Amino acid sequence: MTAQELQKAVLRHLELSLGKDLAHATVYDIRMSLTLAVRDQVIAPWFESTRKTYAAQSKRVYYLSMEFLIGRLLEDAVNNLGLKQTAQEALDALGFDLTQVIADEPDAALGNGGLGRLAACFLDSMSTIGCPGMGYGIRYEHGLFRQSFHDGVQIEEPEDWLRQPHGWEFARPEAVERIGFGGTVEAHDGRMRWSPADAVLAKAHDTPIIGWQGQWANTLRLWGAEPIQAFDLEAFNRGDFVGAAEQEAFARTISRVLYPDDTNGEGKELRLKQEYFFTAASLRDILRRFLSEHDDLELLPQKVAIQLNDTHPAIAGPELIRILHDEHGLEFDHAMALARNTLSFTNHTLLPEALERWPQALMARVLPRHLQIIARIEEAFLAAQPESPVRILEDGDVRMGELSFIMAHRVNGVSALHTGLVKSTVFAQLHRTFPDRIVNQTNGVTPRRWVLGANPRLSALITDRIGPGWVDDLEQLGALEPHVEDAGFMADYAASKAGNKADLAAWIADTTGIAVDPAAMFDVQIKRIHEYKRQHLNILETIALWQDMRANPRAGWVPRVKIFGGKAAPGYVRAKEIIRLINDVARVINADPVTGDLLKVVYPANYNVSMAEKLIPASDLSEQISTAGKEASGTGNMKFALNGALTIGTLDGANVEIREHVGAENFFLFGMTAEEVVARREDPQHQAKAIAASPRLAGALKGIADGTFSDGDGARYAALLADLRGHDYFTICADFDSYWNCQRQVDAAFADPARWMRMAALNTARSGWFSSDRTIRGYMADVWDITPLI
Ligand code: CR6
Repeated sequence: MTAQELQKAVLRHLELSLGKDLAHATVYDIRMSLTLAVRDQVIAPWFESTRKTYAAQSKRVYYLSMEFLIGRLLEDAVNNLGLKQTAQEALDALGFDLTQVIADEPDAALGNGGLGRLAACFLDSMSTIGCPGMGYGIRYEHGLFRQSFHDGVQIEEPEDWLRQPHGWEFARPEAVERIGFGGTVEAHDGRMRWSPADAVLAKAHDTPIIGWQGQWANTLRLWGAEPIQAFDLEAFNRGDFVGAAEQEAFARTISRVLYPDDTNGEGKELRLKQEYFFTAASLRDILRRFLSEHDDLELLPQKVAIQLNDTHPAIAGPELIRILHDEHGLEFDHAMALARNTLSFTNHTLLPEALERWPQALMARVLPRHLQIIARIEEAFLAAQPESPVRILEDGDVRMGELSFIMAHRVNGVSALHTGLVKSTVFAQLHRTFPDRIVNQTNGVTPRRWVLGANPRLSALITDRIGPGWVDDLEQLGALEPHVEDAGFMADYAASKAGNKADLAAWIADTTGIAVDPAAMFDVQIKRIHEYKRQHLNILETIALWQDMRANPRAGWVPRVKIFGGKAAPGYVRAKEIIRLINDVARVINADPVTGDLLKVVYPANYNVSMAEKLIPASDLSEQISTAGKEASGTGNMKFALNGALTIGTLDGANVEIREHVGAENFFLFGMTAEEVVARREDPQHQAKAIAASPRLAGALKGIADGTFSDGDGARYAALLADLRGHDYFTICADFDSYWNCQRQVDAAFADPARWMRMAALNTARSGWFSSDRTIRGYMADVWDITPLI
């Protein structure tokens, strides 16, 4: 497609789809017209992929996920179709700037963090590899809340990405499924029949996901909930307008909001209904498609692979059994075996509070038949393993982790360390019973978005030296390694980083009003705010550094900009205190003339995927400082390494593998190992001893306690301090000195720009393994048993 052709297509959509004359077109109008024009280009490969899948009678994979954190789609699509340059020229001729038009698209924030973003990277990789499949999720009307700060305190407001039409999707009013809740179960002719009391419609909305170079496209199908009947006319005519809309309100509530919490089980009826809603709709859709091609249910595991992204869709096990047994009349054990051979399950966390449990009483009320089926699954399990202490039903709860494990033929962890811990801790008993079931699939990230899209400067440099093959074969980055000895390459590499940093400095000035020195080290921690991720360890080190700098400002400090980004779950009080503390500390430090440009703290509000795309390419240092054993994998860590930021990190999650790949000498390691953390906690005095041994840590804590950062209000952080001093579960204190010392090694390395850049370039050259293409190939081989169709 030429620029002229694309320009014509944009103008045609501007007139015919948007009803606008170019003379009055806004950025929004142009963005929508370009989106529709680009979407037109996706249709042919999309249909072709579907045709090929049917023709090959191929097995398909269905990725069931409560979250798809896709962010913006326009740039991905133009990049994957090779239309970036063309689109730029087409818009130039119309007097619009592509970058500005791309930035006009609202982020689809249908996820909290890593789990949802992983699902989005997987979609891109499946389409790039030609793995036939679909993503299934919920079309939340409101994605993750919008964050702002008021006097440093996080304020949440509803996000409203759907206020504008979503240009990428196709509504499928004919693809509706009726999803029931509650009601009764009765036996009829030897079969159990569930008669739900309430029901809603699940309506499909399809977004095509185009892979690299437009060779394959899969579908993301998101379900929106709608009432069976628009409203109650009889009640309306009586003048009961609110009552008339009751059904509609109930239905719409189901797909209204994303639960803004990733690491806490939410014990809410609505959440359970959401889970069942999208799982049941997806299963019906899957079976309908399967039965249109095959008439023998026996073939199900050979033709269908269903991946459960965490326990959120765990009800798929009992639901599939219900369909096969109650509706199709298969024997219970037979139905259970078919379901198990079709399902597999990814565990994303070991945090006990995040392992979902539903009160049996709630389940009995909302999904009465499923509770019966779960009891039979447990019965069958115990009949085969009478010795096993494992229970799905325990303490009045249904334990969704155990249910998922027992109903899956493969269970995977998301990094080597995490998978090992899955085997030795949460699922140790089940692992003993089923020693072949657990496999590892270390997470990955898509290079199309996280290098090619986010970092055009670095991408151009890489392509210039090693050709374009790396974009869908990321291990080709290894070919950069010899170039690290080439002064010309290193100068270009440094220039690309400097350019990104200058852009970011301008953006920071624009959005926060803070002037930062682009030559300073950009030290970045962006992720959900959580105690285990230890943003407070970072801010304590910041305080200690500031105190040292003030005491001795001419000691040759390496200038730093500490950048934070991230949201706290609205109900997570401690995380919100940490946010306030960071903002308080930033206010005081940024105003200090003594430290000036030596130290700045920046915390732009409303961190999201698009902000990450700006920050990561401009970062020097990547903070991956979780308490060892707590971060299942991390995926931001991989994006940073690829973009040439050095990691300061613990031996946690995928950090371990990143360090192995980039080399220990190109990674700043600190802190206790997972085993050491467990052992240290045995000593009830561990935090007191650490504070007593570290005047710096004591000084930083004192700085908070005496109100230096809170206008003299010493009580503001009393609870946080009491926890650190009394029950420091996340071992902030015990790891502080190690972290501090490691940061000084970071300073020393940064003070030698040639050394630093070499380390950074080696991180880029050696991180190719962390492509989500590699991860998806692993799932295809070890979990799904599917071969690519291109
Ligand atoms: N919060 C893990 O904590 C991992 C992602 C994706 C997480 C994180 O380490 O990289 O999943 N877990 O596997 C959950 O969401 C439960 C996350 O994003």
